[in-house]
Amino acid sequence: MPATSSPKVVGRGDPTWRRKRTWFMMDAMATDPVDFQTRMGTHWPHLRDLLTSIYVDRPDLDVHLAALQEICKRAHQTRSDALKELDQIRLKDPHWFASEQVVGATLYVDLFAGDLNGVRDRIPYLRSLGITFLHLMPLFRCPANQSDGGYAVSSYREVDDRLGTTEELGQLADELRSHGIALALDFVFNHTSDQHDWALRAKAGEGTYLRYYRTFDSRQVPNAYEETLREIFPSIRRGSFSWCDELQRWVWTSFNSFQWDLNYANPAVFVAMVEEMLFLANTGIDVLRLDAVAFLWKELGTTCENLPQAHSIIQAFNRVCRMVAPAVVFKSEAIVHPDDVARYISPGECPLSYNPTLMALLWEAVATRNTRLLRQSMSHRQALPSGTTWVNYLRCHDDIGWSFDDQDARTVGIDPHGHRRFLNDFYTGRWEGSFARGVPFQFNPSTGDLRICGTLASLVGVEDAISQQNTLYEDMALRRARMLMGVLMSVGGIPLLYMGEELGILNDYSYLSNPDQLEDSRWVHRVAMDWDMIPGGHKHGAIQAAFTSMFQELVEARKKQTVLAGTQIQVLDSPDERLLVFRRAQNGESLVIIANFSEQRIRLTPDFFGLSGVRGPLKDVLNNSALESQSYIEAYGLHWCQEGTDFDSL
Ligand code: OTU
Repeated sequence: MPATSSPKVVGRGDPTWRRKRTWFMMDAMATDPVDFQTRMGTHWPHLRDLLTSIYVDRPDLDVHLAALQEICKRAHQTRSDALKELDQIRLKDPHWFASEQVVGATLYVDLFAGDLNGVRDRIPYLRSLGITFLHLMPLFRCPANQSDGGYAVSSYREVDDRLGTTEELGQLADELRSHGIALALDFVFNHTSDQHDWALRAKAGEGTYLRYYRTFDSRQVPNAYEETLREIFPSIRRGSFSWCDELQRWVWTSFNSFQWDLNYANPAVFVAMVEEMLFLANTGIDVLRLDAVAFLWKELGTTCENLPQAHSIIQAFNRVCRMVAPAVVFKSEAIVHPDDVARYISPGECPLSYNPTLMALLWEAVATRNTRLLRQSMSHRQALPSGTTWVNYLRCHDDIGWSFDDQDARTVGIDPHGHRRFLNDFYTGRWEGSFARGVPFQFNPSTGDLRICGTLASLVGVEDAISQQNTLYEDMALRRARMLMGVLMSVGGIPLLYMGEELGILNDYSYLSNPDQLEDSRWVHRVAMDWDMIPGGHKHGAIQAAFTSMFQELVEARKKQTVLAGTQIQVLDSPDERLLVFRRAQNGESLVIIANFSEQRIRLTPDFFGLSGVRGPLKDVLNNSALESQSYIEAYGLHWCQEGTDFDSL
């Protein structure tokens, strides 16, 4: 990794930005810019080949290709000079996201600050937390009470008027960038709302738009598909199809009944969605979060998830961005089996990906106080090819699903089925002695599957400790949170804070009295920001202070360790399965991370050094202390250590 400095100004409005060197623009001036025509020359043939392979049975493909080319040219013409300049900068520093300087956050515009201008006003707060990457939850027009939190999009071009205007979005993007914060927005491209213009026109009988969706006049075909489909929201509605009265037809709806799956078997849909994507790209965003990537393509007799054509379609969208808006990179949202998650990750498809396996297994390991499954999984799944990186998170706006690999579990002697049942019992508080206050999500009576909701603080035990007025439990909960965050910051990839975590926000049960939210327990962890809780506010008590300072401390520590860039990792053996031990090493430097997943203090034995291969004595850079044989790792202790340190230098 190139050397880094703290993020500074890289903004359209800033006349000096060409001269500034930041993690956004390392070696920016080293090579010649690549112009649009050259990029078209490079990428168009690949794009055409991809589309030809997807649409083999479409003799009319050329018509669609011609339309596509026009759209790309037009979008390039309307792309602002400032963004074109950013394109050049990113072309020369395409792996900016792998830097240890990148720390992310996700927030709902309305819950966080009312509207887009409110978010702009809160940039100083984001900066105080060290945030350099911001994912705003979907903010485009959607039906007021059937929105799926914004994932039922009625227009990809109009910002929801409760949140602001498209112009204000552009201004916010500029302003964020001028503060060194990259902006990520969703591209919800698997489905639209049933109130999207296309859906309305389909309902009004326009054949062109009817073919944008997958609809059926009887249950016969849907029934045949359902033989092999997974149900995504079974507690809201069984199956994957919804009856539409206006159409008098069944519509494919993988998620809620008001979210209509787009029909990518129709090349016109791909072309239309390219136009929407480029509109988004031209508002000035840096990262597109591709929602629900797994579901794009359907084939009878398959699960209709993760099919090869889904990958080709994403690669085709990616080629379009490389031509028209090369500053934009994709982040994959695939909450599926870890092998399938990995298949979306590559520079030509999605260079960034959520890491749902790590997320689930961190929760697994704190529940069991045992890291063997986490270690087993990390040992062959955590390192990624160069040019790609993880987005690591503990909590997000969605649920926790136990999507680890069954074979990984069996390898370490765990029965995967029984283990998932245990984890669900543990996190819903049915397990006696559990510290977690989770809420069940989407119980499927046919399979017994269940997922978990709840905020970080409620799941690590803060809510339970407060209700029991038990200060020892509270201390343990805070230590647990710090340890988990410390692993997240150091494991390799972008750590993503879910706003509110930095204040230890607890579950909010008020969704139970809102009829639009009642059936979707994810609302328990979609909590409005209380600005009296931030440092200086009158509700900034001991718990908030502990969370804020642990977060700030760890971010600051991360940004000092260039060795934490990238995802290279060695997962080390430990004689004690309560400890997670791994080494991050590059360019002759290394850092060993030791995390205790239990509330017991653990003595480091000579065996520990022998088995792990860690070279003592160790210097912990988090609290500037020494660790050697016979030292203790405290309850939920977290250490980032330099190896073979000369004690005299401590
Ligand atoms: C995503 O999640 C979004 O993150 C959700 O908030 C949306 O509701 C959903 O898409 C529809 O737009 O089911 O529980 O395996 O990969 O796509 C979360 C499914 C989800 C996941 C994921 C989905």
